[in-house]
Amino acid sequence: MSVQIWENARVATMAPDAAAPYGMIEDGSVAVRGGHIAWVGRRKDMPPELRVGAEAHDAQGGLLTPGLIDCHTHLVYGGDRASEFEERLNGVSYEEIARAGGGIISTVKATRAADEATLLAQSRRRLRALLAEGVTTIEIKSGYGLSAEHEAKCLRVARCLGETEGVSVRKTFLGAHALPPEFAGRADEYVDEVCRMLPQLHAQGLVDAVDAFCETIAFSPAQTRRVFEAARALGLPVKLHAEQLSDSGGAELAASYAALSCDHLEWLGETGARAMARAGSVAVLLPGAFYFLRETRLPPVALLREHGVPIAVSTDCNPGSSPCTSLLLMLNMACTLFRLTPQEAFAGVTRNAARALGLRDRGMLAPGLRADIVQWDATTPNELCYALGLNPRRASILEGQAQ
Ligand code: DI6
Ligand code: FE
Repeated sequence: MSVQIWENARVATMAPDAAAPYGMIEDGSVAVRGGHIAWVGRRKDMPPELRVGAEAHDAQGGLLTPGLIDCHTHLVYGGDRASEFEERLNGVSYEEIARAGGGIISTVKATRAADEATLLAQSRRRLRALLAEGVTTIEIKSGYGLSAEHEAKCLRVARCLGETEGVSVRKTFLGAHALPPEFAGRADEYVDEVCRMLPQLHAQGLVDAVDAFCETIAFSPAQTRRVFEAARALGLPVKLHAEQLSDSGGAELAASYAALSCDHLEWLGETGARAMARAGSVAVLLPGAFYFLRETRLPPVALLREHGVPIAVSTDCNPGSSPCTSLLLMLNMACTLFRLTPQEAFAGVTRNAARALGLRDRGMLAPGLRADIVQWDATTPNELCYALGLNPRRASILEGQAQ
């Protein structure tokens, strides 16, 4: 099997135990074989036998990092909510908009009305913006179809994007995202329906994980538990939109199901943080939603640090609370709004984002892991956190293949 070598690079391995920040190796080299990393280290330490017959690439002193991982998105949806955004800025309240059929339900209507090809085209545009900034793995949730037919359609679009766009896609079923209009006043019956949908979608290979929106305006902890039981019956991992607008005890519940992650968490308390630490659940912070909704309650970063809960950062790309297709911008906002250090923020879109998806084969540059690598016109990852609007990506490599 032929070997490819990237050399003359500054390599941010993101290995957690490395002495240098970001696991940085100056004048480093990375050798790739069969889509995986065969070796990484200082150029002068590379075993000579790896060089025999290898194809060499000069990184010209640029930065190599693991491919970025956007671990929480609702990328597949129909329409947009730009006119609603404008109405709100002209003084119409969120409740008035919702009563007139707007808000999340307007996206459900637009998503149901869109055929698969249209949804694919609309979602691809957003995906490509993310890929242009170095995303190589993305999680995509359903949750705007809210029926077996339309949830399947959205998850097929997500799968198709993964097959055609040069990115690894993880598909999450979020049937318990909102109550569809035809179930108004019958939330428990809709949860029954979600529990019936799940095995059908899973049988079609459309589900890697199961999520729910546990919130006063969405589903209760008891309803969330039923969805988690259905996931457990199929051996599927769970994650949860928890403690975004209130402390409903969602994180603790999710942790009791060994959740991969709990996401948002602005209202997380001590008990929830302890439970997450014990369960090894990742805290996924979403600064785009915090910013766009003009929230004022910050996620308890000090508490997460104190309990050693791993922190990830993601776009939450969705039409209502975070119409965002820039993970680099989220790096900056995680630092400026949430006061993460650049090292924490960058681990949040690499190593810890992989963990939030239950993926152990990526998120760092280390032997045996997937060769998902981004080459940047930068010196260290803190430049990627610092700049607003600059995209210094030179190239992305997915499983050893230039994209
Ligand atoms: N949390 C949110 O902020 C969004 N969904 C979720 O679970 C809102 C989605 C929307 O308004 O379309
Ligand atoms: Fe979300």
